[in-house]
Amino acid sequence: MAAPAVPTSRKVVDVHTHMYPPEYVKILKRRTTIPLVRSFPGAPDPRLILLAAEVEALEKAEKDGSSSSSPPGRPLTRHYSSLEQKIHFMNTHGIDISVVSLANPWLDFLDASESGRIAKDINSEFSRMCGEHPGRLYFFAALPLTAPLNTVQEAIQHVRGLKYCRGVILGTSGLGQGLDDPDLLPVFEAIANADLLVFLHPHYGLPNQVWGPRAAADYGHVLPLALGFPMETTIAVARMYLAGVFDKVRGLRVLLAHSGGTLPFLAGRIESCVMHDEHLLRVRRKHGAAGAAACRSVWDVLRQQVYLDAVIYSPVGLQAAVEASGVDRLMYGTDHPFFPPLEKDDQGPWESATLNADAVMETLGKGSAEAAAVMGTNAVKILRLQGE
Ligand code: 5CU
Ligand code: ZN
Repeated sequence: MAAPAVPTSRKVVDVHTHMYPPEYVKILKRRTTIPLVRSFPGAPDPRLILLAAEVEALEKAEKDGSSSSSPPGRPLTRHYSSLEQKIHFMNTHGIDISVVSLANPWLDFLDASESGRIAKDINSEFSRMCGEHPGRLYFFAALPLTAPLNTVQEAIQHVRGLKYCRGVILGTSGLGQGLDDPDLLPVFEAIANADLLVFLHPHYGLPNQVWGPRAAADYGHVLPLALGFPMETTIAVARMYLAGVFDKVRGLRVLLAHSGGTLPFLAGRIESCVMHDEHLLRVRRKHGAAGAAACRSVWDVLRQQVYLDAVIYSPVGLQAAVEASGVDRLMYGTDHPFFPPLEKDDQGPWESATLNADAVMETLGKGSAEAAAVMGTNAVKILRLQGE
């Protein structure tokens, strides 16, 4: 009997890992509205304030001054900007290769007049950092989506020529109207033609009111991060699906953050709602052949054009991801430098990284070919990470 296939490489690859280069932090320090970086008396590190859900706490801290016992946002430690720290984190967790990306909210808030230049600088900086550790670092580039379309197209042409670039990281706002905006189709086409992957990542969450009046004072970031982020991703992809984006751009390949939000769990329900919607049926009939193409199953899209990261922290969620997209489309990630250990040495192991690795082992079996695939060999193949 033939021996089971053993992967030729057992490399561990982190496809979900961020940085804010120093130039980006400088931009955040000059800002007066979120996203911003602000120092508070009594807080050892400057604070990084990103989310709409953090504005109330920011305003309170500004009013209370040094008497605030709980500064807003999260500490901006050296993990966010230092390449040395990234390599230290990788070495601590046995990560051979990281595909780094600018963290949210990317270039979404920049003025159109400056976003093209800043995108070029930031992407060149990621490229330079990768060149310092050949074979260990690759990156997903950021796009200047607030700029005119020709500037966005130029940015795609710029990054496709960068040796270590393997894709682009996108939020859910697109050109301002979301990812089902027909005006975004040429951008998706250019990305697909450049053989780049889209890493789709949330930032905006859900409106603050859904968290209730106690959230800001009592619940920290838990609700927006645990629930708002995944729902945002789910809604964005459902809108793309309903608009037929995946059919219109068949070469589009999208890696969804946080194992696709809740998409693996809700895909059947989406499918059923589509199947039973009279209005949608009429709209699709009106559009004839294009409408028929848009009837492609959500499951087909998940198995043909979607990849999922394994940043879900539990075997239950991971199992849903495996069943939705297939074990060959799932890739390990950490979300470093977010979720550092609290009240522990941040130079040692991080639970946010080990929980995701443990979930892979528990779901697929330690030492199995499937676990090795999710931990790294899938990413090596999908993102062409072999050699330098
Ligand atoms: O902790 C957070 O706010 C975040 C964030 O903003 N982005 C991310 O990727 N993970 C956690
Ligand atoms: Zn992330």
